[in-house]
Formats: sequence, structure tokens, C-alpha cells
Amino acid sequence: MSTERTLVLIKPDGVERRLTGAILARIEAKGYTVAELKKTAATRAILEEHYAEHQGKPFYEPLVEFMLSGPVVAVVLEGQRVIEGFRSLAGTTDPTTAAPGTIRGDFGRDWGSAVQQNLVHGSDSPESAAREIGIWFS
Ligand code: YYY
Ligand code: MG
Repeated sequence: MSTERTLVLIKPDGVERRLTGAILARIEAKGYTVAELKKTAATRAILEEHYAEHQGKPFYEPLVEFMLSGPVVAVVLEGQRVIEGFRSLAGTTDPTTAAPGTIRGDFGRDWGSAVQQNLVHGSDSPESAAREIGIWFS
């Protein structure tokens, strides 16, 4: 048994496109538990912490601007190996090539939108999950 917690964000594109319910339905269908959930506005300070590993990369500033462009829904999920499992549900980073059946593959748009508009964030390790849950639910 390895019950884990992970941080999921439904990004501004997902909220604006009214996909919050569809994304949560996939999460719940998989059997994960929604432990915490809130709709909130990111701030630059939060995003600097959340995306610290990406500071200095060419996509960093557009990513932060995008994450500030509208509200997000922040979620803590609990479940067996949920960190890896949610990333599997989400699909690979670029929605253009993410597999069908995944959130990014099924809902991600590849017309005129950038890679950052990929609907969801999911923590990538137990260390990241603990750190990110602390940032969004302190
Ligand atoms: O964990 P994941 O979200 O799949 O990707 P990361 O490599 O952590 O990048 C974070 C975030 O940055 C990604 O969801 C979209 C954006 N991004 C980008 O706009 N362009 C890239 N070449 C790589 C990532
Ligand atoms: Mg990542």
C-alpha cells in the first residue's frame, strides 16, 4: 500500500473552457479522492515558487503570464500511486502529441495555442507533491 497525495492544477484554459467538471470526472472515475479543492487566482509569487525549477528557461515567462491570465482550480488528490497515476491520466506535456484517452490528448487544442495551454498540472514526485501542496494549501 502506498497512498500518496499529489497537487493538481486545472489551468486557466481548462477553467475558461468549462472543463473543470469533465477533468474531475476522470479523476473520480479512476478512484482518486479529492481531499482539497479551491478555485483561486495564482500570484506571481506563488508561481515563482511553484515553477522554480523552470526559472530561466525560454518558456518560463510566457508560462507565468498564462497562469496569471485567469483563475485556476487547485486540487489535492489522494490515492494509490496517485502521483504517477495522475500524470498518466493527464498525458504528455505537449497536447498536440499527447495520446488519445488522456486529458491533454482529448481536450488539448493544437490550433494556435502554445504548449503551456495543456489544461492541467500534476506533481512529478513525492518531494514535488509535498512542496507544491504546501505552496497552494498553506
Ligand atoms: O510536468 P509537465 O507539466 O508535463 O511539464 P514541465 O516540463 O514540468 O513544464 C511545465 C509547464 O511548462 C508545462 O506544463 C507547459 C510549459 N512548457 C512549455 O510551455 N514549453 C516547453 N517546452 C515545456 C514546458
Ligand atoms: Mg512538471
